Amino acid sequence: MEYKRLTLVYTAALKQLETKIDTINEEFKTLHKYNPIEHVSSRIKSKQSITNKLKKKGLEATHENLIKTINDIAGIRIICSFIPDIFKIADMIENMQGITVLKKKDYVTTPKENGYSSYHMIVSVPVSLSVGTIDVKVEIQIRTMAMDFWASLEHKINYKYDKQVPKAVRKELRDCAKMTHKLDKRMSHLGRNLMEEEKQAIKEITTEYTTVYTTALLSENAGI
Ligand code: 0O2
Repeated sequence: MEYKRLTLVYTAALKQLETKIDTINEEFKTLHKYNPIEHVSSRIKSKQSITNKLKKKGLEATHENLIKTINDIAGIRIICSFIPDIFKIADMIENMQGITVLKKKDYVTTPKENGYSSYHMIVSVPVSLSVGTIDVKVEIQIRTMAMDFWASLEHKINYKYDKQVPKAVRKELRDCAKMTHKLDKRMSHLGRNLMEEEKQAIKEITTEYTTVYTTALLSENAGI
């Protein structure tokens, strides 16, 4: 299968998943007046990047190796506001009809040694083609904005030093990751308070509405 045909299948899987994720976010916005997702992006891994990854794994660049061993040819990144949102979204994805979770990696609870933090899932999405249905693997990364900020900078630094990052820079990155984690925890705390206030405000409006409505009904029945 050439790269162009391969990307067609992965693009179809991404589209399906993005629609489902978008629906979750819209539902949240409507029901809870709150959206846990800041933004979603997706990408198909470049041919060069796939070849490099296979080489790193010591494998020949065949289609069989590619399909079997590279889990992130198609990738979706979900950026959330707060840490608890990550687990909420992961749970919802797990319960999506038609989606099978093949693998989970929780680098949020246990960050990587270098400080990297994110929640990864490999899921299988059924894609219907004219010749039948095939299961396509998609990697989902769920993280907060702060985690994303750290990861993209670390990725750039790795690229700049061609993965031979000096010890002092690696230490600085680990320290920054700790600061990022502290910031995320404080922001999550603030977010929780904000949501509690919103919940209380909605409760008060509902109680007020019920009281006014009941009083009006009683007055009407009493002929006032
Ligand atoms: P790129 O260029 O971003 O695509 P496995 O799935 O178990 O066979 P893999 O693929 O190493 O092994 O899994 P893992 O650890 O879940 O990593 C998958 C992707 O997560 C990486 O893809 C990165 O996008 C991201 N990632 C993982 N570790 C780090 C890290 O330390 N720093 C940053 N910035 N990103 C990380 P690629 O193909 O390595 O890179």
